[in-house]
Amino acid sequence: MPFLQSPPGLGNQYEEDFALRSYLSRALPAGVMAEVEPSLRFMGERAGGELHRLQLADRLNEPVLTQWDAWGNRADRVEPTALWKRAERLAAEQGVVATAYERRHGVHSRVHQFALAYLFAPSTDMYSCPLAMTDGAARALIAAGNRKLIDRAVPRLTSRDPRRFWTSGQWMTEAAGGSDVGLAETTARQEGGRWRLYGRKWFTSAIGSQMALTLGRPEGNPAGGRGLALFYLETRDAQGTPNRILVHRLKDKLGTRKVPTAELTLEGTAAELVAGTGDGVRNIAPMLNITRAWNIVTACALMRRGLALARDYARRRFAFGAPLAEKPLHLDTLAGLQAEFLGALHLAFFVAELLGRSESGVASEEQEHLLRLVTPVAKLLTGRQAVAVLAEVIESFGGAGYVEDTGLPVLFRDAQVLPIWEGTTNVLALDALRALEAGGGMAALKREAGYLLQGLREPDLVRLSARVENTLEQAEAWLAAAEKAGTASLEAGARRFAMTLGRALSAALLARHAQWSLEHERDRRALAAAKRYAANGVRLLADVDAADSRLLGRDSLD
Ligand code: MFK
Repeated sequence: MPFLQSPPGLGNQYEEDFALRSYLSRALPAGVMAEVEPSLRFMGERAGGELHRLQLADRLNEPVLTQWDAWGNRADRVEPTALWKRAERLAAEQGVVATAYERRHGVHSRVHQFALAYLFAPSTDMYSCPLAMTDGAARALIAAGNRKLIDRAVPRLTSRDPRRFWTSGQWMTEAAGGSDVGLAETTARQEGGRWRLYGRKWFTSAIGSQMALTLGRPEGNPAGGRGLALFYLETRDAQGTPNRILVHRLKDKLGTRKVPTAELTLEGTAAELVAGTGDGVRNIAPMLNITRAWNIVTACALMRRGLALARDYARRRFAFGAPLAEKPLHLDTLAGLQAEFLGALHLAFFVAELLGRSESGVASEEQEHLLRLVTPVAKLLTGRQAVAVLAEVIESFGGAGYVEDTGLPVLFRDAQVLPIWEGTTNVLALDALRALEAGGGMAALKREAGYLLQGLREPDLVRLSARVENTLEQAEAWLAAAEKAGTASLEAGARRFAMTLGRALSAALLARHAQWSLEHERDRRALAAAKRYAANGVRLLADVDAADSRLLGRDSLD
């Protein structure tokens, strides 16, 4: 007896995405919208069509590492999957990195680029990983102002010609120095007038790149992040010979299995200093902030993909006498998830707007503080949202969601990397505190929220506005009290604090968009989303004692 359930399907992923189109209609001037829309429609068509079909067909393939050639020579080549090869070509041609650097639409170019990335990401098996690092490398080289390396690499990293296009790695993580990058043990020596690197890199994502930015400690330098230097290297020479880099194995990971993540050793790898012989962590930070922004956008993209499939399935699947799409409890569950996704979407594009302003040199000092604070906050919030939303999406398919050849479980497994990549939730919560130490961030956030909320007229939104402002006041009071109570209290509450800032800002962004959508589109969906997001919880601060956390977390008496 055949199983007659029709599978969930996808159409043009731009045209079907009312939320993205509504946001872009508000955020972009009409002329810019008209110019960028064809590229988004094209990418949406590919994402829902060719790429998605290839993704399902390519499901069981994984990258293959060949360490030796037939004649006993080290080869260390990785063969990517068919979808990755297609994705690389398409990404170059469609300017998924280049758009941000060509800056055809000034401050709006990052919004355009991240809209492309958001459409591209969920149909390309995490090819957004190498693109994120490529974008980050271009940004870090430009920030360092190293003219020789900029001239050599940036035109390739930002090329639309697939034959010229390079991707970059970000080789930062070592066995000792994971989150605590300053513990990195790779050393750098000058030999015959050039720098050579010696060490072991423990997680190197998307190993097929043509270049990488990495950290090494010049001999004689002190311990810690300040003693590391940022290096540029090319992985092979013009003949294709590896740059004294041995790839030992690919990681056997929970998800992101199409991303070839390697353990490797640098055995005298030729490299160039990017920005002096120290301050490597500070010099790689521009790259981290870009890859974190990509992480945010990818989190939204995976949520949106899961929800698109779940909604389509709900229309097709009958149970207890009606399609799931007519069952109140099923719809209520999807509504809660959709609200989380929309909160994340508006937060993601808020980061893109700030980044666009910053890179165009028109951001105010306050906007720079805001960007520095909101990047880790949005990254940590959206990473956790993606895992929670995708877990529910899987459940919304019942047993089918748990079966591999539906292509659904991979969404959940891939989402789980998002709170880990580019800094875990807790590392980023501490980074948000660091961003506030620099000063100005909290005041900038409160002022921005006030600005977002000032035009609200719909009574439900006015009530929400008071709640957001109240929450930010409470967060600020918590911060002051925790600073007084000492480092343990501050650190123990950092995640709840950062999540609260992120949820308050998301709620304000949703409310502002809801008011606009009511007035310009006569659409109540954004209003429903703002209300539901707030009902899911905004203020996550809790009256928790750091000593209790220590007791409970260790589960042993001191
Ligand atoms: C979907 C796309 C996703 C992308 C996929 C890419 C795949 C790649 C996979 C990976 O590589 S994952 C590896 C990710 N690893 C991390 O993200 C590291 C997480 N750890 C941190 O972020 C730590 O907070 C940090 C390493 C930065 C702490 O190191 P330190 O040495 O204790 O840093 P410190 O002393 O706090 O800061 C050094 C300087 O950098 C300071 O400046 P000054 O020297 O002027 O005082 C900081 O202000 C500055 N800094 C640190 N983080 C910054 C920053 N500046 C701007 N932005 C930041 N985020």
